[in-house]
Amino acid sequence: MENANRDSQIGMQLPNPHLANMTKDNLYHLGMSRTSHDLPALFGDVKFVCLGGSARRMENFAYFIGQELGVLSTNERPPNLASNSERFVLYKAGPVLSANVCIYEHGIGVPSMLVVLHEILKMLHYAGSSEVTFIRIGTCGGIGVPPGSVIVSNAAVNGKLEHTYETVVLGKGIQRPINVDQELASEIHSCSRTEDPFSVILGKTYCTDDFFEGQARTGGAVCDINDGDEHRFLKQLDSEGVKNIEMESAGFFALCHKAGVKCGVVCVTFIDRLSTEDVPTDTDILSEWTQRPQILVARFIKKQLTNGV
Ligand code: R2B
Repeated sequence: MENANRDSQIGMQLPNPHLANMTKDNLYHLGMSRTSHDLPALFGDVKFVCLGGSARRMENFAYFIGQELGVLSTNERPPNLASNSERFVLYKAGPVLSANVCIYEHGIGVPSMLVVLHEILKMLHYAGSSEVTFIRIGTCGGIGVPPGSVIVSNAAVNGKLEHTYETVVLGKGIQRPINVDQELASEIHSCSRTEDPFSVILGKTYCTDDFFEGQARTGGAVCDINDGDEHRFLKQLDSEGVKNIEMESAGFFALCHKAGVKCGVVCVTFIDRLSTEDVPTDTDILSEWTQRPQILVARFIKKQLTNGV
């Protein structure tokens, strides 16, 4: 089946004919189902879905954006709506106003992220949500950019430097294109301000399935590469325009494109891999840097809601 059409006011359509018959669909990893929860009442108004790796980080983001949009009162922490699940967390900022943002944790790597992404897409489909934008907010390694820079992906490649994401179906590899919405990436990028104490850079993202050898690190538990291999490969990434390395973007872009929803990826770099492979240990600095993509994305969402999206 072809990609779904961009969802419209009639609600998000998904390219899976089986869903029409799944009247009791159990969204197991979210701890909710079509019968246990009134999905249209809970999520029908969602316009933005933000995903990030860690539960704590996404709880903080839910609080932050709730305050920014004025939909949570001071010190109000939104509840975890996926509390029946031990796998993922889900917060919603804006139950009443039109500022409706769902915030999820997706764990590390494409496989874990895809599980929750499939279920969120179905949840919003059943809820009748329309015109939803998905944004991954994360952390990453940088290539030739100062640590603490925010990279908005305008392209992404898999671990073999190809513009496709391979998923295995019925024992065979299927290639899905990694398609990046240039307009959305530019719009998010344009939310940077000259007074920001960090750079916001549009660039290509290298997505790997491994944090160690897969990202040319020699410091894993096992290693078959040497320092020269590491250096040469990172220089190659640099020369091919790669600005950051993370572990989710390829699957994220590919599945969102296949499902017909808009999506973007915004990550802060923790290190410049051209200088080191060790992530800094100063948790205050890392925590401040972690907020940078959140600040940028919150501005973007606020702008979109003000413009009546
Ligand atoms: C960035 O940080 C995680 C690895 O530490 C992974 O989720 C990623 O892409």
